[in-house]
Amino acid sequence: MNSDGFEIPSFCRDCSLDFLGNGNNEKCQNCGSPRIVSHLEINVLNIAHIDCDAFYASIEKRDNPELNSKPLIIGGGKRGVVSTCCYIARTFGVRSAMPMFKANKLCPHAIVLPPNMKKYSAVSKEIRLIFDELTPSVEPISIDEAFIDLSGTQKLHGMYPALTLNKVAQKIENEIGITVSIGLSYNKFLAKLASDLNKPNGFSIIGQQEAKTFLSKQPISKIWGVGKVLNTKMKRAGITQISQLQKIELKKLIKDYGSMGERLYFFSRGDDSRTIKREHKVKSISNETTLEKDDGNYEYLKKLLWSLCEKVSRRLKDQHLSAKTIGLKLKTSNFRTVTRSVSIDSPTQMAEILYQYGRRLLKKECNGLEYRLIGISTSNFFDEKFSDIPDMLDPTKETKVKTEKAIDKIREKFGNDIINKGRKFT
Ligand code: TTP
Ligand code: MG
Repeated sequence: MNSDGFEIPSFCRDCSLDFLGNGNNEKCQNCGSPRIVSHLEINVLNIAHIDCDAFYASIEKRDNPELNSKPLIIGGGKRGVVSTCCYIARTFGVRSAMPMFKANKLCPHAIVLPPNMKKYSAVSKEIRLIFDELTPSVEPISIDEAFIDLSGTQKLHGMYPALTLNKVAQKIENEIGITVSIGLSYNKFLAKLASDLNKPNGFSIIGQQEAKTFLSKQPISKIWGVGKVLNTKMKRAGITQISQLQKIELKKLIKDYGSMGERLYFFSRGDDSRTIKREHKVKSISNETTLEKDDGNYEYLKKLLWSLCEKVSRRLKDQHLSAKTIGLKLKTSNFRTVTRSVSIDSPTQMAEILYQYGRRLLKKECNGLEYRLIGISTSNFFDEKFSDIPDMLDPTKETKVKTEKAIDKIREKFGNDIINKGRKFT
């Protein structure tokens, strides 16, 4: 307790002031904001669940501010159901997965837009990049939500995880233009429950101290995996609340509900041992082509190689990656595979550099053999910010990189075929 009698670790969601508060709806002493998060375990909890608010609808409102004050439904299409709706439409009772005719009845003045999945996926990727800056322990679970384990990141970020998460929410709002809700706890099950407690733009914490009491007030449907069927089955057995599960022994739950019984037992007591699974990262990006007729001519194969390098480079650039290892693959007429690779000093994402190294590997293999397939691969990835650093020993490299970037920009605007190198087949 400090000298003013304040003892609950707190922070302000608006100015990030970190202070000891009284946990009693106080205002920020720095900026006057009432948006204060207080919790005794605020600086020891590491597991977060972040979920965007009314995801598709928020993106459409961002792109057309005239929609801001209106009820907005994203849906229709072939299935004729609501994908999502904004929080204004929700006050009329509209919900995801509801048939459109019902939604129209509940909220006849709502604006209805069809989903634009391409746009939403692009936003999802941008958000994902923000998460990736925090830690590699990110587990995306749908287009608009992810688990993040921030254990051990306090030193790196210079603040405890809750504050880091608050900064992330601010960053997403400022840079992407939509809001998210954050749940913080000591395991995945509770973090996910927490993120749903105070939507939209929420920040909720469930700590060790109150987890069991909190859960005791929830219906069994809150337990991950309890769907309609199990809910009905348990209801028939008279179980509707988690508090009831908290009093049943493990053996009995396993006997009645099989492997799910174990989950019911542990989750109802606030125990979830699932770890955050990092997304399987791409290990290699490659492209290959089978020749129309077996060939061993270097000049001919080199042209094919250039097209492959361009494709691989495009994918590296799209995924913001650069590669330190470049591999050449050839298949001989009698189906023997030849692979050769080279590790380069500075990672690259440039077609020109891939080609430069690929060509050298190829030249050595053009020794009289004929090939039926040629491929180029890249691996050993780095973030693109480490890509194509100028090389003092090769003054032409900088020009090559600059030229390729200029070509990429032109292609972005006018399409891939607007510009082609002479070395490409036309
Ligand atoms: P959710 O996160 O479930 O919903 P939401 O982001 O729209 O709203 P909330 O603030 O409650 O999180 O789903 C993310 C997106 O997935 C949602 O914007 C649209 C899509 N979706 C569907 O297409 N159909 C569905 O039934 C649901 C639930 C979501
Ligand atoms: Mg959401």
